[in-house]
Amino acid sequence: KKTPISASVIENSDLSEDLYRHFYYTLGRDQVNKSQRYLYQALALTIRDRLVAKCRATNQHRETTPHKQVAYLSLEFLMGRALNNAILNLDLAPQVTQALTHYGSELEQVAAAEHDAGLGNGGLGRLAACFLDSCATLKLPVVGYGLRYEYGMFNQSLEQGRQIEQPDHWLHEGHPWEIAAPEQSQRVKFFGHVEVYKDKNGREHRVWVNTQDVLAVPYDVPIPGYRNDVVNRLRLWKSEATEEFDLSEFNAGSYPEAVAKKNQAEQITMVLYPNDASENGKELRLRQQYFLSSATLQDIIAKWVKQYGEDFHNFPKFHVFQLNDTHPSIAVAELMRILLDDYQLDWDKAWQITSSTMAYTNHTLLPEALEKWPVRLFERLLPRLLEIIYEINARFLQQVATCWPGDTQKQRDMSLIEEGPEPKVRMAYLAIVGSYSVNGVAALHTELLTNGLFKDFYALWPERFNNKTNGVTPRRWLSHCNPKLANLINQQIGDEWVSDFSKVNALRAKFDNKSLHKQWQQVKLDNKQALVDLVKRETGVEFDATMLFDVQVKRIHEYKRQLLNILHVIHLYERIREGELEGFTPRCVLFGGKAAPGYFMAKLTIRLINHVADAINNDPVAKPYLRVAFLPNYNVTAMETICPATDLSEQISTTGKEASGTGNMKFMMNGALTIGTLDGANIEISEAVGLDNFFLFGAKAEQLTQIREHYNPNEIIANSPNLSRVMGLLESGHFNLFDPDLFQPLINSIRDNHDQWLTAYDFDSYVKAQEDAAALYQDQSAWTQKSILNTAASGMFSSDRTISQYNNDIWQVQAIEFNKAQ
Ligand code: DL6
Repeated sequence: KKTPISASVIENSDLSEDLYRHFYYTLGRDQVNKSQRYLYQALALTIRDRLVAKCRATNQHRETTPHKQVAYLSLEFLMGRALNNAILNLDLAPQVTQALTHYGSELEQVAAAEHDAGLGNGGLGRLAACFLDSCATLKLPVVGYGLRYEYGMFNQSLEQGRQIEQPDHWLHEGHPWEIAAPEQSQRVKFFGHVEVYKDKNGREHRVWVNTQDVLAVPYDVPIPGYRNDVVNRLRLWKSEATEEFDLSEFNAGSYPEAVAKKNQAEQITMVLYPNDASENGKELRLRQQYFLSSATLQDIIAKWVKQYGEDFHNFPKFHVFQLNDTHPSIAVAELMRILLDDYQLDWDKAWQITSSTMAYTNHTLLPEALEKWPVRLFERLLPRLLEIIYEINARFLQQVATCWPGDTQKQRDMSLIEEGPEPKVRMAYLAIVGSYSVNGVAALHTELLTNGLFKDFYALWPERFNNKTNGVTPRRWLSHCNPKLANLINQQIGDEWVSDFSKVNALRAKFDNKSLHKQWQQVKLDNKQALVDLVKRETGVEFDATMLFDVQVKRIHEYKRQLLNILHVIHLYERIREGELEGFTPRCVLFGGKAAPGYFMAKLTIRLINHVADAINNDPVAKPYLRVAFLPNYNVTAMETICPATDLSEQISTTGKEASGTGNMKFMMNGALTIGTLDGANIEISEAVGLDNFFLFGAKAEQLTQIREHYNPNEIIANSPNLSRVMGLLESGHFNLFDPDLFQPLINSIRDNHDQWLTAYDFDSYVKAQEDAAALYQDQSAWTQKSILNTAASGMFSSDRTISQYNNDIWQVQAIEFNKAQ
């Protein structure tokens, strides 16, 4: 009898030898072509071996011990690079460094050869990635389910200040972390129609027939916990044709027709939709959503049936499906379909199972981001699903009628189907009705959901709603990206904070320690120098590490108000031009972020930033005081250099618009001070660190209605000397000499009485908060105190805390405990 290979075999094998084997044999490389790329691949495979062994043990535990598990369904997982994260979590740095010396290489160079896995747009996708790290670190049996897009988030470059998009073929050199499991492929149905027949007992059955099926092939990516032997999984589905091509057509010589079906099937996971905050109603997007939901549910149900047969009675005791936004909310109807059609459960039983296993997280208050799909599209693409949604709706509206007798308007308002010339399915409502938990992602956001957007549902089911303030993983966002600060913190308070981030609070007691100040400042200076190098390399702009680093990096969106920031930059420039230099704090302002390709105002904002930057950077008078750069292609890896180097973190969205924000948390952990509005998680950040250590400005959520009623930006501009001067320079065409009217749409938006972003309203208080920040920066000791206090107060913004709350309040799964004898 053969002994199975156990985790300890690979753990005890020599990492240098394994690296050699992968480099020379797996990849077939030798001395002549030992480029960093191949070394990276060999190293990734070497580390993957170690992950696979642990992943197998974790899987076995999950599959053999009857414990509840979570499937985290998300259309986006913005993972970034994996190598350094795995090395950190497995504690392999010394061995890796040693092994690489044989090749005359250093880890930093080798790691730089890894392509970011950019399978997400921004906050929502990166949150999913942080959550996976925390789940594994907390030993929770959670599997991520997503799509294996062939092309991730587009690459951004700049041409004369304009955003240019290029495809991101991140897989073209292979993805050494993934392992395909084609034997576990699932068939996903599309199109066709529904037929009804009666069985011999007279029971009616509805069958979805004549469908065009697509194969979902799983690729598993290991997710290591922090030094705890747990390795969870991210399962990414790739779409493939069920048959290579139609042989009869092929033989008859119709080659293009023969491959058309294959191409159509493969299109589903070809490209990530690059729209952060609005859906554009494209059929392919709905196909992606259904493909993910159906493949995932079929996969889990198939395993259930294999283990327990067709008795689903206990299914909710063992499974939770967490829906990351409305994107996978079709899963509610799909689970019903599987239980009703494939396993013949009756409606009530199927609904009881579905509505006690689904949980929904909302990530936005923006109406344009709340998905609605035309009924006509559903009818054609997913006819059986539409029937089920109608039935869910009919039963739900009965409840509404009982609760609000005679109120037909209420029924129209809450219906899963929006009436109108083009009736639509409201996906968020489907998710709420079908879930036992609905959560927002920051305290204010949840409050605005329950007393605004979803208030009727809250009235019906108050117990269903809860808040889970977002968090970020301190492994990637402090330990890995800021090793110098991490070491300094270790010296001060020990290293337990890495897996219990509340411990970072111990730094608070040291905020006034002068020798710590010196070291803290030196770390910041070193990190700033690294950013200076990056900015120089990517933009040609010379930053100066002794100046204040003022940074806004995030998706470009009107509500995030990069426009307000650049108006402030113009204001500083005007001060320099007018010689108002008393108390002026020299600063470098960095912008970064991608605009959705079809978002005109966002793209124009990028152009304005670049034109302003050019004018300022080419003006010798400004050089000692102000430098401005737009870093192209902002992504996870860039943030790893940016957040450790930032002094001032710009979190300046119009209040009530940013659900939470997570960049704000990364900056705070790394000791940046925040200039921000009372929006999203900024509120909790300012409460945690205290308003003395936070530069607050702008309108408050409760004032908005009143402000908007009488909003008159032209009057505000006329009464504000600073804003008048800024608008004067902007409107004079100073930044667009060769292209008159270029920025007129932005100017109009500021002057528009209906400007929902309140740019003019908040300008003066923003300038005042900026002045406070600038003044404080001149007292380095006072600044450093507040910087330490920010890091110390960031304990609650670890995604470990968030995930513990998801688990305590929603999932209730048990942590994995390996049986030592295993
Ligand atoms: O919850 C993660 C992240 C929040 O931090 C951001 O505030 C929020 O905008 C983002 N939401 C989305 C969804 N689409 N939109 N908008 O990306 O989620």
